[in-house]
Amino acid sequence: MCTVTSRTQVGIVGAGPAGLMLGHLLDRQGIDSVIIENRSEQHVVERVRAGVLEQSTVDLMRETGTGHRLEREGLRHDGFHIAFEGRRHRIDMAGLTGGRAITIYGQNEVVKDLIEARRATGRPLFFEASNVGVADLDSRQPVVRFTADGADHQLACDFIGGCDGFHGVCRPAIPADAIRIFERVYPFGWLGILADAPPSASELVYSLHERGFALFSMRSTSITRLYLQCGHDEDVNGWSDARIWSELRTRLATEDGWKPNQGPILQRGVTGMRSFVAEPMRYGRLFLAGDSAHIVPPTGAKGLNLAMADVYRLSHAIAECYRSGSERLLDRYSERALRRTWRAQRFSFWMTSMLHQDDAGNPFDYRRQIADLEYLFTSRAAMTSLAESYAGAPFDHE
Ligand code: FAS
Ligand code: PHB
Repeated sequence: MCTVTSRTQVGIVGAGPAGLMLGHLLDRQGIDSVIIENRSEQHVVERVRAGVLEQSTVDLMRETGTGHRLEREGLRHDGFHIAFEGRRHRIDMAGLTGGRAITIYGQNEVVKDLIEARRATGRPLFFEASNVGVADLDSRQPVVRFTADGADHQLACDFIGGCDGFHGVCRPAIPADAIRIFERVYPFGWLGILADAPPSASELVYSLHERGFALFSMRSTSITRLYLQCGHDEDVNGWSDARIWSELRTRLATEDGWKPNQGPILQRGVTGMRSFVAEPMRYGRLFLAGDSAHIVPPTGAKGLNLAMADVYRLSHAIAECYRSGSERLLDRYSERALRRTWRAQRFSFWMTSMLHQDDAGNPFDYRRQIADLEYLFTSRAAMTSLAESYAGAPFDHE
């Protein structure tokens, strides 16, 4: 097999939301990049993951010309609900944050829009690459090696964007003595389904129930997205459709007769829950962004949005370096990105521990959770704090 040696300014490993948006933001600043993804395009665009976009993510897609379909098909929500003891309680997010809202738009739709934008630039995007590896990270010319289209590639770069997710090759390429890991693995996971059923409510419903957490969400006016708390390594095949629906009805239904509409289950999967942070998010000329550096439990709907915040910051730092030669923003990328990361970790941990049953099942904890929620819905200050964190803070790059 022949070896192709080539050069680019930024080598990007991973074509998830982080990698694709980084490539797009760099392109808008006239900076060249090559994106290398080891899965097929079909796999990447069909993968069902997040669905909640913070205001800042929506603004970023709109401002960078990738928000047309999001504007048309995204569902703006000015609030959401938390249900407990048989009743739903609403958080007036927009009212409590001066108009900030979330938008429901599937992560796979975001990825589709960003791939389309990438194609329009004509810049390289490799799918189904194999033998992907990075090297010479602490030199002035790091390298990405990969095999694609029947050739071995040796790609010399000025910088590498490590956007290859939790199970990628970039973070593990950092020497063990140059990185510190903070982690908490939860004794539970989420069983998630997509159902061909019109959503029976116009906003999300998070539910605290003695039998465990449940979440009512959606993807469109005809597709409902639902989650329920299960074991960390639950076997999804152990759940019949009837059992899934009966558990969802039990945990979500409220005294006012509200319950999720049922319909054919189109997709199902179990996701284990963990909180994870790798520090620093930089090693030499390798910069980690998104899930390659941090994982949050999805209860706070922060994963995708944190990835976007990282690449917004990283693209500005790289552009400043090319524009002025200054490495000021590059040098503080990790410290500043970690500050937002730990805020998202705090919020996601709080939401998770407030709404899930741990397997110790101590009745004291459930009553304390109820007291937590009762305080929340009797305190404007507490509701405002939740609304601010959920809607998310504006992205910044300083
Ligand atoms: P991603 O993992 O999305 O992308 C990384 C890309 O790198 C992938 O395409 C991968 O195939 C590729 N890659 C990996 N190794 C590679 C290699 N060696 N070479 C080349 N490419 C490589 N967040 C929510 O807010 N709500 C949710 O409901 C939710 N559900 C989730 C369910 C699951 C199963 C997972 C894993 C995450 C979920 N998340 C959710 C979090 C999710 O949205 C992530 O935060 C988001 O995908 C992060 O984006 P990236 O950092 O781009 O990582
Ligand atoms: C989703 O719609 O997939 C979703 C919504 C809220 C969350 C997590 C996931 O907290």
